Amino acid sequence: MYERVDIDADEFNHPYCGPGLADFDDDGIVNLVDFARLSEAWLTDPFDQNWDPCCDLDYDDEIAVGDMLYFSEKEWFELVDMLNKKLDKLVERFN
Ligand SMILES: [Ca+2]
Ligand SMILES: [Ca+2]
Repeated sequence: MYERVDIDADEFNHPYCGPGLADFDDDGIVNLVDFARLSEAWLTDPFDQNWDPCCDLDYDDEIAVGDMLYFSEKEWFELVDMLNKKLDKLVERFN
């Protein structure tokens, strides 16, 4: 009876937010500034005033635990791991 039509609504809810996913301010690092932005949008959905589609890292139309897990596991710890490796190289250089 009714035909399903793609009106690109998903693209509207999830606009391009930068190359670094959790690097919300696109400064090249994931840090507390990005975490603060996620916190501002915490427990919102597209109908809330503080909704921030860039923070919806698991694309489920809410800012919740899934986004926090993605932020901490995929982005934050990769950053910490990268910094630790660079620090190890610096320590090796001076030993
Ligand atoms: Ca950042
Ligand atoms: Ca989400």
